[in-house]
Amino acid sequence: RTDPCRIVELPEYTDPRGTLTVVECGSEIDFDIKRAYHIRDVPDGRRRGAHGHRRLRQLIIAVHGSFEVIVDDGFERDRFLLDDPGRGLYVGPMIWRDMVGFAPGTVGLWLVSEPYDEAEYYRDYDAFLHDARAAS
Ligand code: T46
Repeated sequence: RTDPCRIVELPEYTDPRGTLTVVECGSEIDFDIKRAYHIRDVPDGRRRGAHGHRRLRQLIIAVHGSFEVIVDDGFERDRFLLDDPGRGLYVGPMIWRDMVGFAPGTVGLWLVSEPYDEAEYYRDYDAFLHDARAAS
């Protein structure tokens, strides 16, 4: 509970050529990026996520469009609307997350601290809750 989810303002550089937005390890995020992926074409009303991570930290950016991220640390739930490519949502370890309300055409970008490892996921909410509460 010492590593809360939070909105991170990203430095932006706008000039007559457009806007450039930066994420740099050691500045906007406190982890080295081991993997990146993006998600698009989410049908209306579909949810994604429904899992937690043991170690993984991530920064989530709605590069285009908008969606909501519901985060749950085993004690409290919080809801973040991502609708601005100049801001990211930092999500630390031991957080259950759901992504909902994807507007048509949305593209989300995930920058994450670990390689893909299914063993690192919690897919079962009760198992997550047990460990999250035991760890606090
Ligand atoms: C997360 C949320 C926000 C891979 O093979 N490599 C990868 O790096 C990823 C992320 C996924 N996959 C495969 C595994 C599944 O067969 O892609 C398929 C869809 O993955 P998943 O069901 O986990 O997708 P989401 O959107 O529910 O979750 C993803 C990430 O898995 C997760 O780390 O935090 O986005």
